[in-house]
Amino acid sequence: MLEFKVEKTSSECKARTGTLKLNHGEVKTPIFMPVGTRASVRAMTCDELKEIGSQIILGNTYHLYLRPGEEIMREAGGLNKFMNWDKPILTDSGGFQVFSLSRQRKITEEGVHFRSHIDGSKHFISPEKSIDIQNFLGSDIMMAFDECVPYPASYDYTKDSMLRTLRWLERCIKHNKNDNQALFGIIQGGMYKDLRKYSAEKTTAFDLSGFSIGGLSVGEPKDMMVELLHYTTQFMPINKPRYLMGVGSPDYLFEAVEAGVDMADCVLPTRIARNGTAISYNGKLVLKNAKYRKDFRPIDENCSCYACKNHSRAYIRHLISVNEILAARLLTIHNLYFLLDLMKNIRSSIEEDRFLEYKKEFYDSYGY
Ligand code: PRF
Ligand code: ZN
Repeated sequence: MLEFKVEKTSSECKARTGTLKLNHGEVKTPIFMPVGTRASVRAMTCDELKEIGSQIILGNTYHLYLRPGEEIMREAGGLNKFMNWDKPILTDSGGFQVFSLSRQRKITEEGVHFRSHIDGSKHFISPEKSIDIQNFLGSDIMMAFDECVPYPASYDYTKDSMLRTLRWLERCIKHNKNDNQALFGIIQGGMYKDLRKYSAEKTTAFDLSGFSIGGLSVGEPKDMMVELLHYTTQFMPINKPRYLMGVGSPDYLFEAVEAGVDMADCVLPTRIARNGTAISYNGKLVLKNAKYRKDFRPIDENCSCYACKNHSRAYIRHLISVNEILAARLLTIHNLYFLLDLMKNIRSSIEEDRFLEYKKEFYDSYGY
């Protein structure tokens, strides 16, 4: 089940707030979704995720198919039960992960043959297979099986790939037997506007619950990504959720919301946490640096997360330097809290029709 209602739209740009009603609960948009690739948001318990305000998390078909595998996921009764997370889950289809992780792969019309990045074993995922896996994972929102072309890619390759992704979308729709799970189609087309337009028009012509923007933030310059993003959202329906895949740095989140995006996800906050970096309203802090040795202030004075309320930069720097696992936990809690809090502030700023003003304020204090 999926219902989406746009509540407030900015008078100055495409930013909007809304509510998504999903099987496992409601989600206020625009939203950032923490990534729980392998049935866990790294270093976080489900209670901690809820405490910091996570409304929905992401799971990955590719990883869960390889480990623990379909049989265990099915017997567990789906992903929510397996990891004891009772709020909404969105699953990515596996397309992107096959292309970014598996070294040996072969794309055919039928699907993708690949070797596991873990043990080299041979596998095959097709649009039908991806939907089957997502059906037994039982996610609230499923993604269609797509190909995300790398940057840069030739016009001809991007076009062929985009057309194949459209044919794969048709097969996903045909194969999906579970009306209870929402299915999103993914717009591709690389960095070529005419291909983006074609993909957006054909993808959104299907009667789906929502639409994703794929193939962006793959290494292209920021101004190119922002331009293509605005260009793409103009062809997307107003009344359906729009999901920008794989974006999670604060500046990109502002740009996404400004272009009318409702949902985004990224491993960035959790990944940089584990290598000792915190995001704050005053920019990034590389806490392993010696300059924090005697800095007894919290990571961010304006943050009310567990780490900021209880611990100092000096303490966390010490934990990093002696390799204590708590460092990664505290930084993950902080970084996720920070982005979820930022999205909450963004929602308020849209409600009060001062989104662009808030964006400028944030950019000034963050240092873009
Ligand atoms: N397709 C899918 N997942 C994705 C992407 C995509 O294009 C991206 C691109 N930024 C991130 N995750 N299926
Ligand atoms: Zn904090």
